[in-house]
Amino acid sequence: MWTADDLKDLVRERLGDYLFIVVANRQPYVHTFNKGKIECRRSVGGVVSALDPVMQACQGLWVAHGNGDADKQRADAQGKLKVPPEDPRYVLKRIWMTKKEEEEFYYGYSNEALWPLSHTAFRRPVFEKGDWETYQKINERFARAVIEEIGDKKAFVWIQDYHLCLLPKYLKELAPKQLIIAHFWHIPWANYEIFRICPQGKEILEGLLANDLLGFHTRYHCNNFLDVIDREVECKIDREKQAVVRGDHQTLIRPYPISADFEGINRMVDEPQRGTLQESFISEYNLQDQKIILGVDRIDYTKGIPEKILAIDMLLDNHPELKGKVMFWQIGVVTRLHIAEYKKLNDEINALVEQVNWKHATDGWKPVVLVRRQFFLKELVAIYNLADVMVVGALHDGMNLVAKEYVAARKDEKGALVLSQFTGAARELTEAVLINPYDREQFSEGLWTALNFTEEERGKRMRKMREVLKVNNIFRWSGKIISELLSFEFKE
Ligand code: ADQ
Repeated sequence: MWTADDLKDLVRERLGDYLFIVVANRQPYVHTFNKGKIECRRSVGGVVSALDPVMQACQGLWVAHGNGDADKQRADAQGKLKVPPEDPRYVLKRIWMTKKEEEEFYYGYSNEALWPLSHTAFRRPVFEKGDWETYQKINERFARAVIEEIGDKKAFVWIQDYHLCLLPKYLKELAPKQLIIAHFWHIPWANYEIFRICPQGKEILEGLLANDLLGFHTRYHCNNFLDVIDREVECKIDREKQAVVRGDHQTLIRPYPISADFEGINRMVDEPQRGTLQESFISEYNLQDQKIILGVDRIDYTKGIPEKILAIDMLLDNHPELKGKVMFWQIGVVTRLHIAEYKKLNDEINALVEQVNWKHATDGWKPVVLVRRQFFLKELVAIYNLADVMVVGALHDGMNLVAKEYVAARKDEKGALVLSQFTGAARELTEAVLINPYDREQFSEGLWTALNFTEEERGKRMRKMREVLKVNNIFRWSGKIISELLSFEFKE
């Protein structure tokens, strides 16, 4: 089983004199103003939890967008500072964007073009020329930020996600012999029929093929990528090695399923404050004497939130005896709100909650409680333990960490998971009740089945899922990628 210490040992043993650089849009530490004072907090999310210990161990460099309103106050003239603030071990280098650049690079090309293109969720991608130009400009800015730091040294670089498709190519053009580059793509990769609508498809592929290693969550996404390459790029595909070969350069294409911090979450389950948190949530949200079906998502059209509410509606139509006894608690954190599609989705969700509650409510009881709030992981762990059934209804998802966090948190082996078959997680969590969120009948039947599992059935399924996650934890994900990355040799 991989641990944070194994990761540290790995980089200490294998990195030698080389530099280790992570490049991501998201930074590990953010500075913000709060009542006139500057606060620093660590960003939430699996990638930061997995990589922060590695960076501390190898005293690496993390390059990211400085998006906190007090970030400039805490960085030097080159945007640099040492983190973590309480025990500085590695360098965070912030790059800056104007509001317009952020609008066009992040909200525009990344999230209005590449995000819908990659998720088959039937939202039309928007390809604006201005967004694309800014996307190129910002990728170049990231490249310069890395190059400024390496001087004449050699470095292993690990790039995160779809915001930085062009970065590998720009980096290799600037320092061809000094860099070995891996890139992890956190979202699905679309099939050829969808990908080919992208007007900048060729440039995006050229960018990604400058990587030495390119990772996706599942083999299915690797295969989609290879099919696209096969049709769009002049090259040889070595199916046995799973590599794309062009001239003397090859890019290995590999599946690395991301996971949750299983051990860390299990420790949180044991903390005494969990019980207190649970009690306060029960009274705050009126959850007494109810079976709880829980949803936790970023509010995004790929997550199938309307589909979940409609499945609950059908569940209550088909089983009116559940009224007053079961409720659907949907927790959502609002993101990307000033993209029109997200605003529309939020309005749609409000209207549906209203409609379903109006239809089924009885005295003092309503079936859907929607809470738009960001919780700390500790709080989520308490919330996960209140849910009889967890429901993940994503229309398409690279992995889906919420499903894995829920399983990691159910040390008591009492919960049940209803999981969309279109998530990467469905490939590993086969003991979940797998559903198609587009099929309302099957979806509501799945909820009914999970609600009615015997204690024994819940225990058996949860135990098996926990065994899978105990081994396939977040440190294994990063450990596998870093091991492969560090095994490449620099060209002379
Ligand atoms: P996301 O689309 O963000 O990630 P997901 O994997 O489910 O989707 O991760 C969401 C994270 O946000 C979870 O860690 C969850 O705990 C947290 N979260 C959700 N709602 C929250 C709330 N109200 N308060 C606090 N935290 C909340 C992308 C891809 C996924 C892939 C991940 C990692 O879309 O497919 O699994 O990256 O690679």
